[in-house]
Amino acid sequence: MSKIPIDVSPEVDSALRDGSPVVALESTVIAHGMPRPDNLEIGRRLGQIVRGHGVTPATVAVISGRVKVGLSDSELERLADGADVQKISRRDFSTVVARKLDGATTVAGSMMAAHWAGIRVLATGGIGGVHRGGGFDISADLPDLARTPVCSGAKAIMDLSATLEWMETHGVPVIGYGVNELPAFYTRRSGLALDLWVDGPEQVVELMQAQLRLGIVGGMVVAVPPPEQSALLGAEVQAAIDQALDMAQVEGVRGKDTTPFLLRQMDDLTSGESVIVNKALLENNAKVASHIALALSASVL
Ligand code: PSU
Ligand code: MN
Repeated sequence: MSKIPIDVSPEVDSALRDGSPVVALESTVIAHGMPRPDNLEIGRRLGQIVRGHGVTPATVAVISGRVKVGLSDSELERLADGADVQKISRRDFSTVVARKLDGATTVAGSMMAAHWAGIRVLATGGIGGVHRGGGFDISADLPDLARTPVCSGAKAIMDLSATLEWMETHGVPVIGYGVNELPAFYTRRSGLALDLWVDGPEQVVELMQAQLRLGIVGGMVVAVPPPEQSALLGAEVQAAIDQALDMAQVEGVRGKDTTPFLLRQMDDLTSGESVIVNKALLENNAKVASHIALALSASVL
């Protein structure tokens, strides 16, 4: 890893050396996915939740062109406040590093850096997917899940059926966590049955270890439903998503702006309800990811 311009924080570095559990956290959700000031608050809280489990949090970002794994509070603030924070997926990494910019990493970007650092579990609110409408907007999260050996505690929005098909084609196992149906981000149910589900973290670790023993290079998605009490009603959400998509089309939003735009519209259209669910599921995913990281560190000799 010597040539990679990466700074693993001393705390994360020492946890990794000891074989102690570590959970990587993405940062696009902080910089681009959440309104201020909730974004900074949730960024801090995710770290606290992970820590509360005796696990070391490692938030991933790029600061002045250096890849950071494990952020200080002032770096987190810089990302949450910054107007000039890039959104980094695989293709953006080289630009942001070459130009010494600041950037927040998506699931794809965060998985890459987690892998460079040797971290195997990443938590997020929602992975990207195949956007609706039959176009060509497919999140860079998907190909990275297919090639980066990181396990993501996550959930998808968008065209969920197409997203599942994409992951099947490219060999990404999708594991229902206590559910046998793919959760639909804001709601617990999508109607899309999964082939694989587990009841707890040890079973996730068994699957990760088998994938590793087989020499299969790639990640897996652990799909966690939002907590019961915070899930939004399906029909209500569906109407808001349709409206948000229409607005994106009318305004000609495209490329990497699409997901942040849709999330902002959802916030408006649901009078902030979507942000409340988003926070609840982020917190819950941080908890599940911590459980997985704990089980993983207990299993590795
Ligand atoms: N879903 C959310 N909130 C988010 C994201 C997804 O509910 O903030 C972010 C994640 O960082 C994810 C990224 O990796 O959006 C995907 O963006 P795109 O669709 O442009 O690949
Ligand atoms: Mn996209």
